[in-house]
Amino acid sequence: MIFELTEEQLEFQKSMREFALKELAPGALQRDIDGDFSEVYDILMNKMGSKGLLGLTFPKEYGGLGKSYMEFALGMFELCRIDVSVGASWSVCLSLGTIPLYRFGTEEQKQKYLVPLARGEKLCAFGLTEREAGSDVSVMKTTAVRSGDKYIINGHKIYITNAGYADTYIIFAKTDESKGSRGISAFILEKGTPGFSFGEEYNKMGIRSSIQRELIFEDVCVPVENRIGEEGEGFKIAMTALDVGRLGVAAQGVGAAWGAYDIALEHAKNRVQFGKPITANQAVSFKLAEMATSIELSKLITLKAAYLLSKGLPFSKEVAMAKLVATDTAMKVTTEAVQILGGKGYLVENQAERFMRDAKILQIYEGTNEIQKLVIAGYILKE
Ligand code: COS
Repeated sequence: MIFELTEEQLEFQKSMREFALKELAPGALQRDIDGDFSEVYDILMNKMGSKGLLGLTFPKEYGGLGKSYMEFALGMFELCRIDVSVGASWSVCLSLGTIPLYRFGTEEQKQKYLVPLARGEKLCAFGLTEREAGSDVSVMKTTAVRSGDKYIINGHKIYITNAGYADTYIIFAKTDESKGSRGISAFILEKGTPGFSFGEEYNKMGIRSSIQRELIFEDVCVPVENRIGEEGEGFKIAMTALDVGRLGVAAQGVGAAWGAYDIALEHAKNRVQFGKPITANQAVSFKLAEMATSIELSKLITLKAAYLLSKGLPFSKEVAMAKLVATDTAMKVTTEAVQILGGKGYLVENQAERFMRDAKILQIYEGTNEIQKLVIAGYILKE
């Protein structure tokens, strides 16, 4: 086992750190207070898109930069160390909203939809979850009924990141209601298609400057050539995309924990009580030591999953483990960071509490951590 990043990977990580400090840090506090996605959208499309970052992991022939998932994870650490909301949207661009096209799309679908997304000309979203179908995708109610060379889609999706701003939506609907998860199919839906609209923006606890809205389908007509894969392959397509998405969430966890730790460490070194810096107390220094150790463990397991994915090796078990460990760590470390800051930690202006609020969703979205345990148990009991 070699625990070394290449020069190129280290250079990339450094450039993402500098980018995050320059472009994300100045407005992160206000964006969170305002709960406004528009500035994040500008960062994504203009500042990141122009650097090719929205196509980081895709081959050059599809408009990408041809980097590995190691760079994806390292870049996500650095962005989320400053602002998890930006990372949440970026993750969709490189996983949920594009992997179905890249892995299962036809050449025509890739040219028409993946290339502009990877080039940063368009934004994508992924619609799977419904009011009654969260962890249990198989009971979704949205239907796609074939009518000649079209499908008519009716139903809804909830909690959809990038909704409203995104141009291209990967959505899932039942083409055979009698077959449970094997009756689900995947479709590409363009913004502006008649009958396709959006619900109100949610008011959330965390990742407040990312956007999530409902998708509403009322007799939406989609051409057959916009189906991804065969009828009934939708569940597999969604799970494949979610595996990559969970790498993004694990890396968001590392970033959130690291960002809060940075703030707590800086505070603890400078805060004097009883005539000495509070780091002179083992109650504080041991807390910091445990935080640093947990972050290191989370980085390692996340990079292991990224490595396996980059090599094309099985990684579903490892990425579930990484998502579980890194996001539980994020919750714990961000809470401890607020504790180290004491009263200051409770104030919005000091930003530790922002990481704590952001960390909570990481334990929930793209498969709750209870679902990750189900996935891990499924593998280890088969071994
Ligand atoms: N990658 C590719 N295919 C997968 C897969 C994966 N990670 N996991 C399962 N599949 C395939 C299986 O191979 C199987 O295929 P066949 O029909 O060809 O045999 C099929 O999907 C059904 O697999 P399985 O029976 O294991 O699925 P379950 O119904 O037991 O569901 C869980 C497994 C619970 C793990 C799954 O439903 C899940 O991850 N739920 C959470 C969904 C989620 O994350 N929701 C939040 C979305 S936020 S965007």
